[in-house]
Amino acid sequence: MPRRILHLDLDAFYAAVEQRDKPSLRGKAVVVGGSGQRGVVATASYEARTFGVRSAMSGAEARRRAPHAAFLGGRFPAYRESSRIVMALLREISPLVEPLSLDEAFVDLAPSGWGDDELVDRVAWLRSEVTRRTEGLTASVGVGSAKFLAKLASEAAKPDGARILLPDEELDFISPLPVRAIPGVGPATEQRLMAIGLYTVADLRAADRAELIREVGQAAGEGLAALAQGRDDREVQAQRDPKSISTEDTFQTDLTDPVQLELILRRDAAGVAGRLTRAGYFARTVTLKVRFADFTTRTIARSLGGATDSVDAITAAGVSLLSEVDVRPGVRLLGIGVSNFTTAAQERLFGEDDPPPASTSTTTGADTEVALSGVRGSGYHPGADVEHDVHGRGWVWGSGLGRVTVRFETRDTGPGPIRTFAVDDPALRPAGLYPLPLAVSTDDE
Ligand code: TTP
Ligand code: MG
Repeated sequence: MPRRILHLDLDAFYAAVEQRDKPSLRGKAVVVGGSGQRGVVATASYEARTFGVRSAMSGAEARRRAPHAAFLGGRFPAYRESSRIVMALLREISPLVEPLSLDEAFVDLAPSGWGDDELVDRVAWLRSEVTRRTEGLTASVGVGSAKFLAKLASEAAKPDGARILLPDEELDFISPLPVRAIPGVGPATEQRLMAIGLYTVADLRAADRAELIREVGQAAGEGLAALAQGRDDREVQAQRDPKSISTEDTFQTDLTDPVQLELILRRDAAGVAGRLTRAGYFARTVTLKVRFADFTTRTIARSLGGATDSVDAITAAGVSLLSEVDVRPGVRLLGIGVSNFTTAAQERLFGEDDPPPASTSTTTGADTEVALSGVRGSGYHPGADVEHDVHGRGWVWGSGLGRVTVRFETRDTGPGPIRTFAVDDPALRPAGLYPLPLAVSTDDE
């Protein structure tokens, strides 16, 4: 049985997020990045690409080609939020998900249960679900029997399309492609291959093996020949699972009150259990960590008598462990963790009929993200989210000479009005992320 590998890549990712959140920019040329003396373009909307704007082009060149485009700084928290939603969706399909970047991932469909005859419908559902959960982003999807075939298929489907390669059409699909479509063929190898008259994958497949090896070496030559036959055994490398989830508090003054310590422990246990649930794991072990005033540390563990993500079970085990500890010498650090995981997905592999529940949940963690990597510089760079006491939420359209011009709109409004303020207007301030209802929080922050 040939493998079924899916490759998904969001279309014009950063620019699409900006168009989603800024209704007046939908259908318009949008360039993200490229500001400043030496800035380069991160990406451009497909409308801007018709003017020749491309990723990694200098901002100055992009402005020459598309002077009327909206040039925006990035809003990384918004991109990450949508990325998480998409990756969580893919993990509902199969636990074997290998993210390549924020907007791109391979999925091994073996655990998905998707039959070959229903692939077209399932992929159509996946793409519409991406759009629904992200409130407007589109994805292109390719499916093939190897990673590089799936990736080439999704590239061929761009934008907003799907290409499912049947095993017997894969060779025909790759034959006309240039040799640089083969993974590992960079500019240098491409030059060498062209020097011996090999321009397309079909040329490469028909090439004399000895001549190929003479030109690029034994290992590379064998590898290229296999790839040109559509053979690529590289596996989807699912992200390594976390081994534990924990949290700990260090106190300003050493605590000796068992009631106070238990309250802190209960709060932390609830946080750990929530992260466990959102990550889709069940834990078998709870660990309590106590560091005393003299810096000695005690770590004690208890089995939960089965895998669970229940707040009550985890809290009860933690509280029981704490009751075994003499806290009178003074506690300077208290921590609780869970480990020894099983995943919902693994249980599903072992015969559960129903797919695991959607690992989506609303989150209130958006504000902390913004503090890390959100609005940079002045806080009023073009595209940045702002909020005004009277006019509500909007984004920075432009700023300079002590003024800032704002367009008041969100993804839930129509195109909105523009108004200009003094930079130090007390009614105007930078705003945090405007979260998506289906935002997913994970334990990597
Ligand atoms: P890509 O998937 O390469 O590009 P894209 O999603 O913008 O457009 P498409 O896939 O439809 O061709 O990259 C994903 C995001 O990564 C992109 O939106 C911005 C960022 N990026 C950069 O910051 N610099 C770069 O040079 C590239 C290629 C991407
Ligand atoms: Mg993309």
